[in-house]
Amino acid sequence: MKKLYLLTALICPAICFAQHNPIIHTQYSADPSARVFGDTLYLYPSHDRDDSKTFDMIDYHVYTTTDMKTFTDRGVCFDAINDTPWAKAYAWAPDCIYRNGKYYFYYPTDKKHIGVAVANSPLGPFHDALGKPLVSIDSKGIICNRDFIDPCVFIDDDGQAYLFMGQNTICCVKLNEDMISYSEPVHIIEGCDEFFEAIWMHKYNGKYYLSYSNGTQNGHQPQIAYAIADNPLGPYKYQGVILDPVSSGTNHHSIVEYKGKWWIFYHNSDLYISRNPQAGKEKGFRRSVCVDRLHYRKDGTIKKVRMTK
Ligand code: FUB
Repeated sequence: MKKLYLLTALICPAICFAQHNPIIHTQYSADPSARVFGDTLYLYPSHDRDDSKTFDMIDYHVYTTTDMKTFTDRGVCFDAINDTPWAKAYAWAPDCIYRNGKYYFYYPTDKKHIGVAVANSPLGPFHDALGKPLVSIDSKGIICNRDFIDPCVFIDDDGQAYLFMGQNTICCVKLNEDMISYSEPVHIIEGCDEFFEAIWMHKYNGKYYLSYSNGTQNGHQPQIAYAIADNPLGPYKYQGVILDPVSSGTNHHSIVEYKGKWWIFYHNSDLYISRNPQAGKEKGFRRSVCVDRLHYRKDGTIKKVRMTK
């Protein structure tokens, strides 16, 4: 299996030229987690299927770039549902991080579990590390009245790692040094107004920024909003909206600094809609990853993102 992954990555990387959005057009992709390892930006999106009529994703591809113009599909990095005995379906928004010579991949399944897979390379192949979920909707201290999804991993400058996750309520655990276990208690994060899903944590000038999709509760389509705190666990103070609603219904992003510039990755369904002008409900399950610049004001607040074509 390992040989097959490497062979796929070496022989047939699919190259996408990102002169325009979406940056991935060889397949549908969503929920992009962007991470910088060494001099390369790695993109770990969910993989929407060509014929999806629901969020029935099963595997993950990894994409790389070194110039933010050319994104290369390096093949399947983790065949999550087939390779994880305890997982049945719904390989949704993942995240990935490096520690002590290994890469750790956090992935939700079945709308109720978060697993962790490990690899020696950011290209994979990743394998389930535990033979069971790392944390589940019914784990002690978890509060979740909807889907238990969307893990986001963050390592602070002091070396402490955090895993944020959840829908409607943000749960957070402190990961242990091994990255495959955590210490109780579960922390509930406050101050992110209208939080729905798609948690992303980043640090800028010593402050902690939690950004997220605010869902549809208040009669608007989901936007990406954010809050700032002095500590990873909060309390957070709501700041406003970064990204307006997109054509996919769901809104999910990541924020990363690469080569001195800040970027926001997100998804929409514009590609599917352009190919299928009569698109119906299925467009929400055939999304495509985009990227745009993200700018801060002098006071550290984030300017509304201008989504470009
Ligand atoms: O892609 C499946 C789900 O849709 C994600 O987990 C959510 O964040 C939303 O984008």
